[in-house]
Amino acid sequence: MGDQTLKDAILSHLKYSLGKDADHATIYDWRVALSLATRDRIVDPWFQSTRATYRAGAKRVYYLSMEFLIGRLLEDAMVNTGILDEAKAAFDGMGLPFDKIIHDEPDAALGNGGLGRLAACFLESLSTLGIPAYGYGIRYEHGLFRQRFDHGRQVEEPEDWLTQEHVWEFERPEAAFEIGFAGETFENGGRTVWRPNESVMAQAFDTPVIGWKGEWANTLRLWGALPTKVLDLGLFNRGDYAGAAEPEALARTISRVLYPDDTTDEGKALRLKQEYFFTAASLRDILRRFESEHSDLRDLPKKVAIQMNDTHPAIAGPELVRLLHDERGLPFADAMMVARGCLNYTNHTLLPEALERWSEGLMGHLLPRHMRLIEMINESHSQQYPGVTIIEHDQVKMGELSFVMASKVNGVSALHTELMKETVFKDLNGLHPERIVNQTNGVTPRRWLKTCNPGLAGVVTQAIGDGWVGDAEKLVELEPHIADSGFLERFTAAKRANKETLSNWFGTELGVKVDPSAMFDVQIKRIHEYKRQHLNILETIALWQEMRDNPNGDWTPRVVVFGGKAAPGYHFAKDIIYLINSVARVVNADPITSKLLKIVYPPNYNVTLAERLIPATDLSEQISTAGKEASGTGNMKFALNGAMTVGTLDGANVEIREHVGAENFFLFGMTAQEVWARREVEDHAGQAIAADPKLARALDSLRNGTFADGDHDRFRGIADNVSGPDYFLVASDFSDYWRASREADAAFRDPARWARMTALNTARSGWFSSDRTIRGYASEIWDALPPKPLRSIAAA
Ligand code: F58
Repeated sequence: MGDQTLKDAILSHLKYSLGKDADHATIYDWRVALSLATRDRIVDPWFQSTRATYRAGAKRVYYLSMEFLIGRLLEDAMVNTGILDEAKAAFDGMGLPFDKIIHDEPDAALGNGGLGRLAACFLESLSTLGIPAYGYGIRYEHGLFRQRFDHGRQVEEPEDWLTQEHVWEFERPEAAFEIGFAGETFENGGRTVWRPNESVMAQAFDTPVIGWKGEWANTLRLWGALPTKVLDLGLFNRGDYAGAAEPEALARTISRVLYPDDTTDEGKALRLKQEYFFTAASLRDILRRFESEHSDLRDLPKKVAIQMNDTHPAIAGPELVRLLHDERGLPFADAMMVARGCLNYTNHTLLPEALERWSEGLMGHLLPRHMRLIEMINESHSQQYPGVTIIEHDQVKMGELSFVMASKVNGVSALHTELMKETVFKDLNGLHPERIVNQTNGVTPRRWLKTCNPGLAGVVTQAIGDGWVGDAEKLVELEPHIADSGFLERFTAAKRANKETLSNWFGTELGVKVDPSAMFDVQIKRIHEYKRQHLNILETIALWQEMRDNPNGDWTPRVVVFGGKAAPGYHFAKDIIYLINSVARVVNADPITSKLLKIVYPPNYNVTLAERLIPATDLSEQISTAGKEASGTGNMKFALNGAMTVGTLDGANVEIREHVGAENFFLFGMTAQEVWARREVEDHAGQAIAADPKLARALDSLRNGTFADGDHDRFRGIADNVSGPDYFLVASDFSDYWRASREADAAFRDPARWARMTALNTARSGWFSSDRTIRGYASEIWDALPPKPLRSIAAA
């Protein structure tokens, strides 16, 4: 590298790494060459970070997560290393389309939604803060499925991001562990030995994650599954080619697909195998690293903090005890103490159906030793603290197991943490009142403002300098500028430009023509009843009906945007998608309302699409039934990018409203306590419908075929659900939602007021940076804030 310019580095990679002549290079070739040149800039800080960590004998943080929803990496890496402008200039100079080149990168979707994206933001913040850390997960061959619409219905297709070379990773054939399953246990010389009868290799693939300013890089280490034996040559020579290849196929299955199910777990055995596979490999790697530097295993908690991202890596508790007790001979009680000293657990949901439980039968078969250790953990805990059990009705409750094995247990927003104490972990919290702490989620302002919204970021930087990028709480310095009409004009113009870009994209990609001066109203997230996309579409239907009644009324034109995938087996959610697309088809073709209302549902929502939509949003929909959304992180991204929120008092909405000010947030709906009380009211939905003719009419339109080519039954299921059981209280919250939405309309018609409110949202959202969240974890959970920023040691 040396003093080579970036352009030279790109050309050199094109020639020597890709073997391509510039005259014949494709967009793909240029993108890979640019990525390799960018990667080169990361390798030195990466090595320096590792060396500084060793030299300082620093504690390391290990983030164990089934999901890392990293998205594209190139642009973010160029921003953090500060070479974006140089790269653009190089391609402009060569007459090559820079935007097209960087948008050629596939979106790595190794996660389902918020939980996986949070893990990705955390990795970036850990590097920005210079905290020595590793992310550990699975290198899925197929990430989250690709979504397509066929006549309005969701169709899932396999995602194949690895068919192209993944330029960011380094394969580590030498970092591999054999991971066993099933088999038997026996006693030998006072120790329990587990002899599995099935095994696969876990092999490491490392991706460096560079922090802001390119000073520190941590590692995302993903495990790929390989067979222990490549080929059964005996079978092969006898002509049984399929049989000979079977061990390989079986092994690879483990890292083949990400489980897309948001509701229930299918293929239970395979999912449990995945969980054990990556957890066991990670723990062995962690112990190997510790033992290369230290000899006393009792010091492990001083040097190692492990975060279990939800219960998916919960088997880490018994596995670590097994490694310490069975394999290294620590007494059981000491092994328990050491394991607990290292482990912590984040809970991301209170939904009972999403709390993992494994049958004793399955656990006992796949992980016989672990099942026995879980019983021992359960016995030792209940001896000390009677009243709570980890095993119930022949099932292992992974939340309880994680809680018992953790030093700290955290929720992801203030409300969620309080509800955790009152509901799922009420008894355990009574026994261990110091264990539950809150760490409200955050998002990285590098990706979620600076990179995705360069226009607005530029306006901000022009006003207050670029200190906010590394310290988002500096965004409050914008407040005095809000009195300056010139600043507000630039702020609004940046949003307007983003809306124009998005409008063009809607036109060219989806064939929907929208007016960029309309209010862009956006709901993007997984499709789920508790998130209530059906409340949104019912309100949109009612709005359309009112607009048709009175097309010359004082309406605020709206473009209602949806994005999100439904779990393939979640039929109600898929019906909601079908309904939204069907309503869009009818409404978008209606000449009476064509200047007033459009509905757009781009397929295949992912990180890249979020980066496109969020900067162009005026109104962010955060409308879950109170008490159900643990935190939300999309809500933070929108506020940071100067969108207003219409939302309930749920998850982190509560804290967003506190920060941006109640007058800058459109609140509606019942509180969590009111939700519980309302469910007890007989026929609550019927009463709500009787009291609101607009809702009644919208529901009728679902039953009279308006959106179903005259078919009265197609959307009857949704209408009947909302009119009957309505567990998520769509009907009961409808009227207040309508009121808040019309208040938003009125505010939007006053551009000066709207501009002020949106700018205040940006100015006051700095607290929702994942840097703040990670500082909280580091000081309250991990005890891993480096004494003196290690970054300066690394840079020295
Ligand atoms: C999400 N959970 C929460 N789970 O719903 C959201 O409120 C929160 O902001 C976010 O975590 C981060 O804390 C979530 O994304 C999943 O995707 C699970 C994946 C595995 C199957 C069950 C759902």
